[in-house]
Amino acid sequence: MVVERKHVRRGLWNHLMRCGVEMGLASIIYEVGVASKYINHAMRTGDLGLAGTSNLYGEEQLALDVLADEIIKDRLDHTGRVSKIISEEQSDIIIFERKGKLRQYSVCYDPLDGSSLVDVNLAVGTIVSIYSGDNPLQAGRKQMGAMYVLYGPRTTLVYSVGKGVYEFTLNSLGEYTLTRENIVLKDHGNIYSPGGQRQKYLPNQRKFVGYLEENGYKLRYSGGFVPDINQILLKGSGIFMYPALSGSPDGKLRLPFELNPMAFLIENAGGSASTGTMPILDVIPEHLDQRCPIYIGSRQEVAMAEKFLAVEN
Ligand code: AFP
Repeated sequence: MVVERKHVRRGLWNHLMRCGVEMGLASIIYEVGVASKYINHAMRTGDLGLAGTSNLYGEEQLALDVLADEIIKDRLDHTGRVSKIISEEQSDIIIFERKGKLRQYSVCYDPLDGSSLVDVNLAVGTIVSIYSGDNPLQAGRKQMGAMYVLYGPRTTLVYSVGKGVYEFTLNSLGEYTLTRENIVLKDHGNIYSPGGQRQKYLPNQRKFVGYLEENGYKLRYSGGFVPDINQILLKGSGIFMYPALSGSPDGKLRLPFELNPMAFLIENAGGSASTGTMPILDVIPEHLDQRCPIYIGSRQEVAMAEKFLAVEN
């Protein structure tokens, strides 16, 4: 009997194959992992100059988010299994030439969410949403899989294809090894992550946050969607919100490459994700830059938010 060495058994590709993930879907998840290693390296070693400046060799300096977008785009094309992509860095849908009869997927991604936090050394992330076929603008409920990479003190990759939520950690050999499996959220928590400026909160939102504070919930907010969601997922409870604000009735966060992937992951971990009136995953996207308010995390806190928001003023 061949005994697999532990690190092999716990490696990302080996895990995806053992879980029976379809080869094309597995290769997309794996290649985003490969891309993240280059992004991770650039972030921790490169000159974080702004796009359009030149580095000391006179080469065109790519801002980290532009570089991250290029790297991910190339790796997704390399799979031969992606027909269309939507990127936070691109203004239009990008179409790859079809390669043979292999099953195709469409991918929406934010290559470096929170990029304004990089130069103050706060954690940022890559967020990815995967659909079957050649339409990247589908309701989130149709996702085949979703994942994020968190570039923090450790670099971690979290994914789900609807059969549990798994975390992998990048080790010193450059391998992603399984560090948490079947991650689940408790129905009730004690941390809240309130996005947006307080003075722009609408009355019911203000009342909801007041309720949380009066009931001892602890405020945890970094300004990075990925680390803030990751904290709730791995602490096992809590609620993140980016509400409708006066002047911004749809809040700030984008449906295709921020809200849908995180809602897919949190629902697969037993939590819920709402616009405040309906599940995020049931929103029918109409355009690339569509935004929604979001309340996401433990079921009880999300349901409580919906109750507060339903009160007639
Ligand atoms: P940047 O990508 O511009 O840094 O914005 C990050 C983000 O899209 C998301 O990661 C945060 O949850 C949210 O914005 C923070 O927004 P506020 O700065 O308005 O709280």
